Amino acid sequence: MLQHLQCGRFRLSLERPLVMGIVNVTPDSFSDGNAHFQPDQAVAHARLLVEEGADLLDIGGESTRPGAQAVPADEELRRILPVIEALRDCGVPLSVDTCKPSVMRAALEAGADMINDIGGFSAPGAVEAVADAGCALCLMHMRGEPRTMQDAPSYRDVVAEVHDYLDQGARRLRRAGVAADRIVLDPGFGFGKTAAHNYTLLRELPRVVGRDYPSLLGLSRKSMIGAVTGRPASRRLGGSVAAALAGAIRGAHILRVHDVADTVDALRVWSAVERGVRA
Ligand code: 9MG
Repeated sequence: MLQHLQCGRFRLSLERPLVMGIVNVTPDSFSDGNAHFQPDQAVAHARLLVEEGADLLDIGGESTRPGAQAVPADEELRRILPVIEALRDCGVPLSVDTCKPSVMRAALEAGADMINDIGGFSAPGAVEAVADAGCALCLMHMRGEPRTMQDAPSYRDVVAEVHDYLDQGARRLRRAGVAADRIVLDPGFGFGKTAAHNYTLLRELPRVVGRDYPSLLGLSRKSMIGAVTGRPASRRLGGSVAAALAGAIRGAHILRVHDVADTVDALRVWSAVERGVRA
């Protein structure tokens, strides 16, 4: 069984599923609107997520929604650096969601504990930017790029293909000297996948991510929830919590969510059912 994740300044126990709160510092995030676009609003929102029980925070300065355009590195840094600096001592590890090696280096210097790369550390220089840093690395599967990824995605065997991608990516990180306890694998729900692909990946999670590394799932408010409930992103709380629980039941280690308080409650009730409560 996987015991811990080495995450920069923190060593996180994997005894129970961890909740990662989403802190978007982007003008066009698909489910936050621009409510937290200004750094001070993002910081206030992040502190609320920590109070609600977030175990980690994931800070992003570039939208990853389907169809999103890339943002230059200097603009991404202008958005995220004040947020990292303000939250450095908030008590939980800070993850930064970026694909750009220059942003990774600057974020780590500013105090980030984890790099969450939806591009799977495939950009030239990405592995070198993080290999010696001591931070955790989330390696996610994506087919294509956000601008085009939802243009008719197709797979011969989605479980095998996503598994092989993650396996090869983890081997590449290990060859670069990254210790196994710093690596996290993510199937990349919604990144170049239909709703049917996404639900197959969630159902088959243990086969997709294997047993060697912890897993991170991002299901919160995604279109796969809307595909089943028929609800817009602003009304996907119930579906998102159900999906998070389905992941936890299948052994997911980290759940990346917008709605921290509700997810924490659901996980606590599930844990009480499974393990009982102290009298
Ligand atoms: C940034 N981002 C948006 N969705 C995500 C997901 O599903 N996983 C990870 N790791 N990052 C995500």
